[in-house]
Amino acid sequence: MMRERCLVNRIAATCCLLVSAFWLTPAASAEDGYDLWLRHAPLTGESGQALRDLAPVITSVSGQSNGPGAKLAYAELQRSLASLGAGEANAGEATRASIVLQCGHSNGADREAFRIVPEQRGLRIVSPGQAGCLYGAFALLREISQGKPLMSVALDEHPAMPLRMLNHWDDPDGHVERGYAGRSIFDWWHLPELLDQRMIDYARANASIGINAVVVNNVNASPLFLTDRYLPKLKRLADAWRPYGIRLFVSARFSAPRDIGGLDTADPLDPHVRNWWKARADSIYAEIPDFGGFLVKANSEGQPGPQDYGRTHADGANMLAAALGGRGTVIWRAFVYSAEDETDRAKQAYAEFEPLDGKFAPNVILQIKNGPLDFQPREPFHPLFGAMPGTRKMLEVQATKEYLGFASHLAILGPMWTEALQADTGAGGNVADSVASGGMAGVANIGSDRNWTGSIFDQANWYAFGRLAWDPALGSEEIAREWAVQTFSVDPQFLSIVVPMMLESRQAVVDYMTPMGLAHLMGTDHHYGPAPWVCDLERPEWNPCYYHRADKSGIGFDRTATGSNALSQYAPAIAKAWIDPHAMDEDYLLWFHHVAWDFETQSGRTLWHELVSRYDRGVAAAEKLREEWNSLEQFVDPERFAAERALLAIQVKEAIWWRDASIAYWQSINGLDLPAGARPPAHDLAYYKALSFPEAPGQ
Ligand code: GCV
Repeated sequence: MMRERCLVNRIAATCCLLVSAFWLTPAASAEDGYDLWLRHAPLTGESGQALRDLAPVITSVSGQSNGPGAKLAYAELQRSLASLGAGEANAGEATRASIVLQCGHSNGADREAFRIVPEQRGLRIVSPGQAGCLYGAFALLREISQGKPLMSVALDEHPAMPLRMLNHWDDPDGHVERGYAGRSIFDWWHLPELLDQRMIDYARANASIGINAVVVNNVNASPLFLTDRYLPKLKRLADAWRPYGIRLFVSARFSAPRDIGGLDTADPLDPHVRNWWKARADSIYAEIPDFGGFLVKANSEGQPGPQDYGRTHADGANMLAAALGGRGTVIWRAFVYSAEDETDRAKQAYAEFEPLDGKFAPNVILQIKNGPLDFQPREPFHPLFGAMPGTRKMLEVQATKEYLGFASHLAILGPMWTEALQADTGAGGNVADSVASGGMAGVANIGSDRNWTGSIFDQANWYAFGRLAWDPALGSEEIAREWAVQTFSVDPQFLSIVVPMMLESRQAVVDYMTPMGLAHLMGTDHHYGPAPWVCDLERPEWNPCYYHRADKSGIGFDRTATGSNALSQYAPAIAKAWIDPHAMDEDYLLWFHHVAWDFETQSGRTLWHELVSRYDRGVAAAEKLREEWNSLEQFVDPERFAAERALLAIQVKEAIWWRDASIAYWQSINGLDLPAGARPPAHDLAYYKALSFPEAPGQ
């Protein structure tokens, strides 16, 4: 199917080139986004000519061509180079370039590494393993797509971390928690008999950016996934993904021994419970020999866990680790907080886990969200990354944009994830260093929508996740450019507008939603739109007012020693940078400090005036995104262009809504006038409070 699509795309693109010769509209053919960054549109100009002249011939080193990675790499190069234009050979046989695949059979850590080595008339892709060969093929195609001459590609790469994993929050009935791209892509109803082609196209897309692990179900887990009924379904997927180097994981419900095992307890120290999990693991491995393991959300937001039996997180995780043995990994989430705990929610995960350092089995990895709260538009990095040196750790980020306007708003997350990965923990390295023996997990933004992610630009977040997990030192600009070239156009004029648009988009969202370190002001349940006024929910930390703490005198959460002292969870050198409200990075000001409305900020404006100016800056940035996109019509096919134009119009409307509703609310608290010249909110506060969104997706 994808092969036919490529052919159709090639014909369409060729027609497009012919048409453009007359009308200069290089992007006239419609596309629906299904092909992602793997469109491999024909190269034009000198690079296209050079590729046609070389018309590379692909071969495998004798005796090594039968492995799954070698076969896929061969097929991928054949079809994608042809799609890029290399199939239309100008060269005679004698002058054709050669691409040689040399793929070994290593199962060690080096199996994913690869080198691309230039040779006299061509190049060689060398890897000790099968997956590495496939990664090498995709890397070569990526380079060529950027216009790099085939003969000058030379790479030597290995992944920065062992697990580069997508977490799907998908339920058996097809619902996706916090998913904004339609229903689940997993058709549990028709599996195992029917394997949708999408499952292969999905694996191919993941492999192209180095993703090597997938958790197929929601961390709010249904025990169904551990039943015999699901084994053949899981096996079918695992078999389909194995050649692409992807291992399948399952979110495990901790109470499964009770829910489906006929036991009256799930106590991790109970021998019957331990035997039950061991037997379950054995059954899974009998069907899926390379099963990755379990992801567990325990004692968090109502999920069952070891604390239900007076045991610790380490007791729970180690019991599952023993059931898997050397065959797999337990990924235990650090996202916990409790209604009964009076302390700052942002402190609770550290308080619970830090004392357990060194107590987890070697095949347990602690999965920690990028910030201490919950995927906000901006948070400081989680203090656990600078702690627990005796524990393997993994960074969890969220591609779905639960708190950044869903798939409706353009917000490119590469800059946000880079901010986290490159944050100095004060413990001898940055966050990326601290997860080097664990990995990176991305809550997947993928659904049944034809374009996979709900909007074309949200594909860039899937792409950036894979690229950063492979190499956290990559720059956001480089990643955005790579993606934009492959997804849209290599035209320098187009790139000079779209790449900055992408890079600026996340800060725009921060500014119009939660400027200066504010957080969690989103509407209750659906997390869409402003609701800073909500203060009457049962659990304190469900209320936006818990986070902003605004009153007549000021605003912000005091996390210094005079308040919750969450600052003390960071290394002293790091805490020092945030302790002085006058000298610190003001992007985090109200995260760490409660300050007066007339506090003098670094711009010389009062805090109140500075806040208003940041809201205005955010709205202006959203308007600029819309205008810039509208100036790019000549470079983008009509279908994708129109879809994004419509979304950007929504974003502008909603940026204004965020600004106006927030300002109306703050004024109701502080009683202050707007700065001179500032536009008053379009409606009164009662209007914004009365808005409701029963159809908001993903809840
Ligand atoms: C899967 C947030 C989300 C929940 C999610 C939870 C988590 O609270 O709103 O939908 O549950 O994070 O990460 O476990």
